[in-house]
Amino acid sequence: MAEGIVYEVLDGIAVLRVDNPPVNALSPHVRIGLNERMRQANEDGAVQGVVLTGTGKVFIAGADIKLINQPRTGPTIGDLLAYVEGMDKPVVAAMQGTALGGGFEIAMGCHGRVALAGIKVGLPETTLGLIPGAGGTQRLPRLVGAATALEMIVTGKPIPVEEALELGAVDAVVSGNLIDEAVRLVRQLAGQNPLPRARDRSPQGKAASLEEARTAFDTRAAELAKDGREATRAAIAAVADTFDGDFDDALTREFEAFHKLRNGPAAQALIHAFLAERAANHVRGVTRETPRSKVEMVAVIGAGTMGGGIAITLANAGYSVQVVDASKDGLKAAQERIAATYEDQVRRGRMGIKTAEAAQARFHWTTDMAAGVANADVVIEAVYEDMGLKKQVFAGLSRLAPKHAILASNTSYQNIDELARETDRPDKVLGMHYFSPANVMKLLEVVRGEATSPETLATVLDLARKTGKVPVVVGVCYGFVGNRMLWQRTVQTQKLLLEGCSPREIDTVLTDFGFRMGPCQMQDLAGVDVAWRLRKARGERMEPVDTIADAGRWGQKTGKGYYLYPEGSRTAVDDPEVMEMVAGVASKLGVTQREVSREEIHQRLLYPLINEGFKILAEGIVERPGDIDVVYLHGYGWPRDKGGPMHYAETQGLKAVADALDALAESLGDEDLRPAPLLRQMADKSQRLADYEAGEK
Ligand code: 3H9
Repeated sequence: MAEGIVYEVLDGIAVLRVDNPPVNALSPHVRIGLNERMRQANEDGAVQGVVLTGTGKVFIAGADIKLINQPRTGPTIGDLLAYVEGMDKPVVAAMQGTALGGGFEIAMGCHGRVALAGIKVGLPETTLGLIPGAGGTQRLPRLVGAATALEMIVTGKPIPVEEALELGAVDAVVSGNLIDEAVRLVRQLAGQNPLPRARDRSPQGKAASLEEARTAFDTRAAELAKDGREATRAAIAAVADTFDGDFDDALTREFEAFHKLRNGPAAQALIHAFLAERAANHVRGVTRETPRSKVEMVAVIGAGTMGGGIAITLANAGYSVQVVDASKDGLKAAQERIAATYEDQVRRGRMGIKTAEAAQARFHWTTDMAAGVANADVVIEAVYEDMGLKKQVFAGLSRLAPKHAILASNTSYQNIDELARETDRPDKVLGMHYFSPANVMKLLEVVRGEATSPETLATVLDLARKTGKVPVVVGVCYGFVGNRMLWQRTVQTQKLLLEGCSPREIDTVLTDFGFRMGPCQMQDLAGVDVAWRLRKARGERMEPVDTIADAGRWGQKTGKGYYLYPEGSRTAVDDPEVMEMVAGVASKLGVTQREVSREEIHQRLLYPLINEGFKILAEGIVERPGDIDVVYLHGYGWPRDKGGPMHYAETQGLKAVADALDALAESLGDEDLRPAPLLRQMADKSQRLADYEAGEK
């Protein structure tokens, strides 16, 4: 038996079942098996037709993404589909689960398609910076019309199969026995000559004429092209081929375009991001078998902006939420803020009114900590960032919360182990570091303390996923992963300003790179005064930002910060006054202002941050480099098509990054900029991050 395919003949019908856990990806042995078994069925005189199906919850998830960079071996899906289209015996795809990418392409190359109700189908290749490479750009337009197909390919969003049925991409959706339905269709088609093939149809879809379909396609293409992605351009060109190109030539062009994209930087970064996100789900010591404790009620301590945002994500996911705040006024303000957030969601059409009401009904409010945590399964502390206060709260929770309750801190910086030591249950203590606004941002740094148990981690990871977060497990260190690395960028931003760069010059380097905002715009949005207040309380100062804050320039909320925001607008306007103010500080501090090249700005904003990532990796704060990338992709707006800071370092060459850091350390006389030992060592040995897995701490 060819590996990866289960083959049996039932009453004259060959059933080919793809069996390649976990998602039936089209690994080489599966492609070989499919090609061989299809020929076997075709050549067997006792077989009248073929049903092609899968095992488990996924029909076929497409190309094997883990092997996508390896040189191709074995026959292609194109070879398989060319063979199927040449057969006289009908082949029907029976999609028992999600059919994506190459999987859906196989289904479209069959003579008929039936699917189990509730599954999804789609071509998500562009989300990986690719286009479908096994005929998807040619067959989907011929089934659903060119404009609709282009939309599906460019968004990459899978659609419910019921919608696919309406569009004409599948022939039947069944809730009963799928294989029986597929066999029925095979028998029905068996007498037909010619057999139905997508390739024989036109991309007209539901349009009145081919010309009308072309116009609709051109209009949609012009709109979609605005996203500027290379994959979108390639998808438009490929689908346009359905109007004028020869089918087989178009398939060749599609395959070439697929490979060209695959070798490009955007696809490499997007594929890395996909795999890094999956890898981050694997946490040392936690398995599927690790016991989880039941979570129904979560208490959030502290009704500030963070606490409120956290409470919203929990209530939206169906948890009962008890909000606790020492101050009645604080609680009232949070109630109003949260009600306004739901109203806004409903007004914008992002949430149905019934859903919003149901979520709001899950909130409970109290100023009485004992009552608030009495029934909690998890408590999330989100009080002011002050270790003394947090320790007090944890000592209190230790006495008041039920013995089984997990105690989490939303601290951005503090030591989780110290907090754990205030309690009677260090194994049930960990960090849940949300990002602001907590009801929007996907990232959750889950901080594992020295005593945190696998059960605690597993329970919180499940909770995080249920609330739609992307959890990344990190170890204890000041600022954890994201903020610890970002600090390096903050330091360089301040130095660059003193050396004479304008906020605009600094921000533009990062927005050109793909960030939505640069560091100055970001601080203006978040409030320049936030860190200034913290520093003041500690008797510290940072220049030039504190001089800017001293002048009441606190960002958008005061109409001016690093930039001007005339009449409450959110558009940043350059302000020469800031430059003068900064020049004054520079002169006081004896910093000589000069022209700084874009390249230097780029390197100073990104390389020290990356360098910190290598230190974090060496200390075992993360399990693998990709975890750092996931933190940056979901918490710090790192452009996905640049893969994350560690992936970006790899694309630049670790040696180039290490050498640039050495050069900066020399020219700026700043030893802090020297490459981390791990970075220098990997650079010198020409090692690749892709091969690096951190050892046990
Ligand atoms: C393509 O098809 C190109 C073609 O046009 C033409 C070629 C010529 N390959 O996501 P999960 C692994 S491009 C290999 O947590 P879920 C994943 O890494 C492809 N592995 O599960 C993880 O591994 P591990 C177009 C894959 O239930 C495990 O499966 N297709 C693949 O939440 C579980 O993954 C896509 O873009 C793969 N294709 O969701 C579909 N997919 O256990 C990508 C997953 O080691 N896949 N893995 O951590 C998905 O969207 C989701 O995985 C899916 C299941 C919805 C299928």
